Amino acid sequence: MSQSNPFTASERRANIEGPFQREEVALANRNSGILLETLRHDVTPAGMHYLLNHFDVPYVAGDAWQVEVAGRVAKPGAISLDEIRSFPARTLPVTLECAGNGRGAMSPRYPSMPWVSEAVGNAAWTGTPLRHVLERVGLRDDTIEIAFIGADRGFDRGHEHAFGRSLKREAALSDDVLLVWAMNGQPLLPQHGFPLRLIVPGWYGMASVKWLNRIEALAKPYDGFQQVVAYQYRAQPDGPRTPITHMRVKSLLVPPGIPDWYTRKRLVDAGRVELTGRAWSGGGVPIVRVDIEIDGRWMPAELDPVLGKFAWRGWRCTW
Ligand SMILES: Nc1nc2c(c(=O)[nH]1)N[C@H]1C(S)=C(S)[C@@H](COP(=O)(O)O)O[C@H]1N2
Ligand SMILES: [Mo]
Repeated sequence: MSQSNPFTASERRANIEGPFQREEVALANRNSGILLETLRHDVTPAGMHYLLNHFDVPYVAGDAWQVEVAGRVAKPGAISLDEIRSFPARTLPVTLECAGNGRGAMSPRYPSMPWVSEAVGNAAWTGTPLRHVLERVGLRDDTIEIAFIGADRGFDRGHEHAFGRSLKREAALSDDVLLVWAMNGQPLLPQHGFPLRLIVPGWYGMASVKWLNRIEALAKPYDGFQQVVAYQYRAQPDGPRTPITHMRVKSLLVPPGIPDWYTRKRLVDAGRVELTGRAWSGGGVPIVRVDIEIDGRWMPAELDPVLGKFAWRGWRCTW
């Protein structure tokens, strides 16, 4: 798109220790986190769901959106939103967490969105299994991956690209991977991917490409920036990289008592305190037990009913 690249092409930005930088504060104002007290809601209201947008939110007017299906398919071409919505619909409660959740509490930390612990939410997503569209266009036998490209575009570490991710063929054909047009029963909000996004249950959020406008069947692994450069586990800065996929097990607490406005430190009444929270995992692995540690003593929590295979599970215990 651009003639020359005005941004420096470096592999990794230098880590930060100490005070937050202006860029981190600006990113934190663009990308909101869940308010921890709203972990009480089984389903996170759309306006309280965390948000992570790398580039700009594309402006989409009206319903004329189309998804270009290309690559190793028998019938390439554009598919309209109406056609996508004509396939059988499913609604799934899915907990999404950003793979960068916790980054802001690390030292040193990578210069990026400085989440402390709030990059999580659980919404009811309505769409149709991607499988229906792939069956309609006919995947060729040599397809090994499906790539998903969003309408947003920008630079990261000197690379200009549209936000894109891929899934292995078998994962993409799961009935749980959805082309989604509604969140909590309402059309997607612009910032959550209107008019169409992918939802990949059980995976960290980066797999769930928003503003989806291109699907490509590939005979070789997808090599987009967000797939092969970003989203890798590394034990050492230059060590081997393992791609990030499923969410790992985690739990959060609804902060008890009342807060101090500025520090968010809490005051609770003396006596018995009811503690509640949410626990989740990835890959559809169920949460079967939660233990709480207070002053070195572990105690079991009681679990709320299961909301869904890919949804967080509530827990409660008395302190
Ligand atoms: N097109 C596009 N899709 C995207 C992103 C993006 O920047 N552009 N961010 C990803 C990341 S890193 C996360 S964590 C989730 C966040 O989804 P949400 O903002 O709806 O909570 O969207 C993913 N899908
Ligand atoms: Mo993310």
